[in-house]
Amino acid sequence: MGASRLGLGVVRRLPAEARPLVRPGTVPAGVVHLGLGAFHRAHQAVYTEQAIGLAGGDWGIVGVAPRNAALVATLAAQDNLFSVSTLSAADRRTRVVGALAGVRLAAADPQAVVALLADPSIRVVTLTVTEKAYQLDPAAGTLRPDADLVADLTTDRPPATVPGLLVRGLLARAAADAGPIALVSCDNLPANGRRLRGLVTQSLAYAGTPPPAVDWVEAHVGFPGTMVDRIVPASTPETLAAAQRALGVEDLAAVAAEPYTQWVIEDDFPGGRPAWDRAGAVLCADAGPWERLKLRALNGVHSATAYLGALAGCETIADALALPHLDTVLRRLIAEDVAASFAPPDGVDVVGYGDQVLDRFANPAIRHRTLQVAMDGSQKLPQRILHTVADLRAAGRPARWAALVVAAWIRFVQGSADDGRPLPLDDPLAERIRAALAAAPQTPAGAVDAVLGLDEVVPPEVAADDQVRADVLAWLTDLHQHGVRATLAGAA
Ligand code: CS2
Repeated sequence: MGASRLGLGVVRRLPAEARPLVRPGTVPAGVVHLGLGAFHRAHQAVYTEQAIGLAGGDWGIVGVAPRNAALVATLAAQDNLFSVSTLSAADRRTRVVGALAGVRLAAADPQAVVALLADPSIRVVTLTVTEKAYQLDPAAGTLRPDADLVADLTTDRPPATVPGLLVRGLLARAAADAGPIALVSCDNLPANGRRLRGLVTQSLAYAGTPPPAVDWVEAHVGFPGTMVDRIVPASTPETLAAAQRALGVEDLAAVAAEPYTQWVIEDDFPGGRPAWDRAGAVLCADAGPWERLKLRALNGVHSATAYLGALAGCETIADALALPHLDTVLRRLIAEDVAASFAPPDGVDVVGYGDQVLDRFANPAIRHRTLQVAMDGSQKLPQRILHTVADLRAAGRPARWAALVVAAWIRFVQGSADDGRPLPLDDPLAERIRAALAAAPQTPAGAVDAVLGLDEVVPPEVAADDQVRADVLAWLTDLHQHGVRATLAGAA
């Protein structure tokens, strides 16, 4: 007989330290979350449960998965319960989280999601849907709707996209005058609050929305910016097996994460919010400096590690960090380029933050695959690396190490590792990237020009900068001729 399954019926049998902080199933919903991936479960859900546990409030989360029917079925079968294991070299703790008040599959019943967004008891909507779901071009944030989003915005068919769901939900809320609400992007976009506001505004305009509804949204919807941080790799069969050992019951929605966690949130919640500050989140007026710090000194360095590591044949980020000289190169990227590119939050030393980031990446208990971090590079590179380049160049400084990351990305999208093995290009612009490379001369210079010419990705001032082009070309030529290991040895 198989082990019994996580659910309300077994909560009292769980080890005491693994039980939820709130009585599951008893907290009414006040938050809708779009995107039920591992990150949400190990981040916002954990903060929200703690906030409710410490300060109360009807802030249960209705978790909406856009398309993942299997995950919704799994969570529903577990009475919306799942566990988070916190892993370090020395320690592992597993606890069940009781923040979810319900789960929905948008693809199966989009109108139910629209109705939720118009429900006066819902006052906060959070999103972790990944960069590409916003359908904004990564360089400038201009709406580039695909055929599905065009149909969502110009017909009355049930919405099939995330922006379509949001816009229909807001229009239904405006029609019902159902009270103010905050929409909170928790994705790693640049100025994510402003980007989400831009998405909604551009979508309403595209849809030809009448002025009263546009004005209602303007007056009743907050778009706080946030910086979210916790390393949460995709779950694997080992994640589930370890959770089962810790809980004594099977949990098919288990996630595992590093101990570190951070959330900085602009306090713009016209309909109220959970007491996330009681759970350790920092509420502030401007999350911008925190967001730049994290996107450039963590995510940019993550992408650097992922591309160089994948090219060198390393399976995980922690394995890649063991490549000789990579640590030195990443520290120089942080100290010479990232730290010089922007003004950090008061009292934060970028180099010290970077040291902590590299320690986190080296956590041997977190098996974060290089290919997971490498995916969707076209959506990530602008805010992680290209803005660093643009700001350094605008200040008249070189961007040598950042240029190495651009070169590593170009080599990665060309599709072969140093040992000749194929590398997958999992990116919404894959076709466009492949076509640009195929049309260019088959030389490093041709590849550099093709990729720097992707104007949805590369800011125009970076694309037009001869020094940047020369630096990227020098690194790419080295990577082609000598591979990652020798390039790092020559550079460090
Ligand atoms: C990573 C992030 O997959 C990626 O691109 O860089 O998911 C990273 O782990 C998180 O932003 C950490 O907070």
